[in-house]
Amino acid sequence: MSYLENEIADDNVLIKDLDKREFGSKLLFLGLAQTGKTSIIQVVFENKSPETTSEIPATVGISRKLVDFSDISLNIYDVGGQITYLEEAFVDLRESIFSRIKALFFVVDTSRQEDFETAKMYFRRAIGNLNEYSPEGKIFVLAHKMDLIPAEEREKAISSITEIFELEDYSEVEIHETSIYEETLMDAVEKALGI
Ligand SMILES: Nc1nc2c(ncn2[C@@H]2O[C@H](COP(=O)(O)OP(=O)(O)O)[C@@H](O)[C@H]2O)c(=O)[nH]1
Ligand SMILES: [Mg+2]
Repeated sequence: MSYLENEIADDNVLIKDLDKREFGSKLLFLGLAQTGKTSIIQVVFENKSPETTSEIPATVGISRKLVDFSDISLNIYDVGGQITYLEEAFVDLRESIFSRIKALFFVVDTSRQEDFETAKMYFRRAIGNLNEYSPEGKIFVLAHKMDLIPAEEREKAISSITEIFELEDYSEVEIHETSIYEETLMDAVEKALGI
């Protein structure tokens, strides 16, 4: 068993116990490296200021956090964006990662159009796994780092992600513009959690 599998297996024991006490809705953050997943989690759920996120080291493996947010207990999974971690999440750990998910946040760095095709491949795999293991789970694409896009180009950027990800085919998927520097991020998360 790999180090990562051990970690997750231990987590699962914990999760089962916690589930008995009805602890925690599971949220999963996925996306390529450096798209802002860990920053979003720290700003929204850990009250960090956006400015401190430039110091965040690359996420190693899969990190899991239990937090309370607006009276809801959450179990947040942050999958490191390096391809090896993504592959591990999609292959070996598929069932434990994708089971019992309330919401999947697929984070895209909107300023990096050149990465949209690669991101799309993981997005589609994520949807496939979610449909299999958590058919009730909701899916949100976060068109993130919107602060880097001039106001007049934002609509075009959203259309471009919608088109490349072929989101018209997925009526259940919502796309939200977000930035750690703007209210839009909190709005999107609250909407996702039904707050
Ligand atoms: N401009 C901008 N930068 C961001 C935003 N969110 C995160 N970042 C930066 O993107 C970099 C990577 O963030 P990180 O959270 O480590 O990405 P991860 O690899 O997806 O977990 C950091 O330097 C963050 O400060 C955002 O909304 N706007
Ligand atoms: Mg990270």
